[in-house]
Amino acid sequence: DVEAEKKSGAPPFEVPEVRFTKLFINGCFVDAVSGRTFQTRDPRSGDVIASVAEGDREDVDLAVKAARDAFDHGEWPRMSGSVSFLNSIRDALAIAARVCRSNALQVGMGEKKIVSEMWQERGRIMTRFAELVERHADELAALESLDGGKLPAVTKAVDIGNAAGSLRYFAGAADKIHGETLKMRGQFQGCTLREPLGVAGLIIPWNFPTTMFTIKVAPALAAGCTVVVKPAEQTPLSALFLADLAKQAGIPDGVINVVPGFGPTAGAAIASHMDVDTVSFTGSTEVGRLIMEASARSNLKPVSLELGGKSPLIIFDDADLDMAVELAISANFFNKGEACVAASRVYVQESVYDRFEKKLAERMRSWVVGDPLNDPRADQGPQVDKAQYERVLSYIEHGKREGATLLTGGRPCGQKGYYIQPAVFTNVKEDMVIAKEEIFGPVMCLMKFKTVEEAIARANATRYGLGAGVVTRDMEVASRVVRSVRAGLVWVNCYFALSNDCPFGGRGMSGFGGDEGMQALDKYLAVKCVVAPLRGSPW
Ligand code: TXE
Repeated sequence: DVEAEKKSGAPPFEVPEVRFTKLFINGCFVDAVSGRTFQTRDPRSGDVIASVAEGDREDVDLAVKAARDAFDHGEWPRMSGSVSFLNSIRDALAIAARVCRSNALQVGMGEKKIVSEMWQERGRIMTRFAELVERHADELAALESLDGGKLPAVTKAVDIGNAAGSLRYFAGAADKIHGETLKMRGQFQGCTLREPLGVAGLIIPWNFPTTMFTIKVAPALAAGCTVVVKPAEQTPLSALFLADLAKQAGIPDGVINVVPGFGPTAGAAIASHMDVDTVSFTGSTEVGRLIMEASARSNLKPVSLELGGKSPLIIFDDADLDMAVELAISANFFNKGEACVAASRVYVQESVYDRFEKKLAERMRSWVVGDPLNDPRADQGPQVDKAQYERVLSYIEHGKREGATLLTGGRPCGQKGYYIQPAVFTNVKEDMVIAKEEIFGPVMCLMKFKTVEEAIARANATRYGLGAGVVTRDMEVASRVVRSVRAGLVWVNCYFALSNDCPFGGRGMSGFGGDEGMQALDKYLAVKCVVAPLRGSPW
């Protein structure tokens, strides 16, 4: 559908007005304490879009204080999944009185129902947030396009759809956070409570800004945590827009705080903050290491890291080659290759390699690199910023120097902005830098293999372990690959197929403790074991 819309000459998305450029702390948009700002640029031209307040350590302190107060004294953590907070009759009556004011009693419920209404309250507010995200999908998609060079139609369908989906998914989970009862020996009974961890620091990258915001914020909110989000300095606009929607949805002040700024200042201040109880980070492996170090040096907060990858796609000789070509292209060039699970190592079985290569080269002739906001035919927009653009081009030069052959693309294009013709390298050796390091741009490495064993061994010859794909009609072969490949996500005869219940995370240097799926809730919950005597137990 997205393809059809994109190619049908659908009207261009309007360039959105930038309405929010300040830090969002305790429910208000405010300037940075230092008064400093930084510029965010349009990757189609390099022109400045807006000046954004530049958060630093002092701003992070204020944001964490707001989040701490909202957690310690506010209503959010007490709304659902937090029975331990309902520790007195007075609390219960206060909550009941509030429910009465919010009309819950109009349908004439008993006290039990009143409390269960409270349990669902977080979910209801999060659902309203999801509805607002959907209602503003066009504006959000255009904003992402302006700030990050993404295709707006695709962003609307994929990123914004996923963002709203994530809020709904975890809204539904908010009243299903249960502990366990324990079968203890002796005259005791035990149970576990799963309580919100506290203040969550969420440090997000620039490649899927809206999705990254919501897939971290949604489980944290459902668990009852309060959050401080630091968007990437390249793409701060959508996070501020989302903060405003969250406020409109009724999320209380202080529960979501957004501090745009740079990594070594604002990001590092979150990672090392003594009052931040957990950090969830998506970004580079190098910064992932710094986040762990900062935790070790500060309060030993648990961290979860979703880092880079160098994922393999293995194409066997019985595959439908046309489908395999399409998969290889989207697995590499979707979102201009700025995707952590991009399958940047494509292994094709020797007997079909030449045919595959020919079909791929033919198909790439119709690939359009163009202005995402004004050219509805565009398959690919500009790289996110000048630094990424130069980084990708330098990898391409490196590949050429190492002796790999460019089958297609690999050159800058367009009069201005950060556009790159997608590169397909052949004659790639495993020990070349382009085959080992994450490039995070439109660069595909094509390699040959002979046997299943060889394909599996080469697929696993990396320190990363994020995604993997296998294309074959033989389900026995597919199962062998699925079972043997070291990765957090494996796709069979598809790639990038995802939904909000799919756990998304890696192994090895791709990190641990991914996002999405019910397991993501655990990152924001602490288990408390409670033991009490049980009179008359026969055990
Ligand atoms: O990432 P960074 P960059 C990979 C990809 C890309 C490379 C560099 O290979 O080419 O990383 O991109 C914040 N303490 N990925 O430099 O620096 C930063 O402000 C705390 C993979 O943009 O890791 C931003 O908000 N935070 C990836 C976030 O970390 C710090 C997505 C990511 O930025 C910090 C992005 C510090 N010391 C890049 N330094 C994926 N897994 O999807 C930076 N940050």
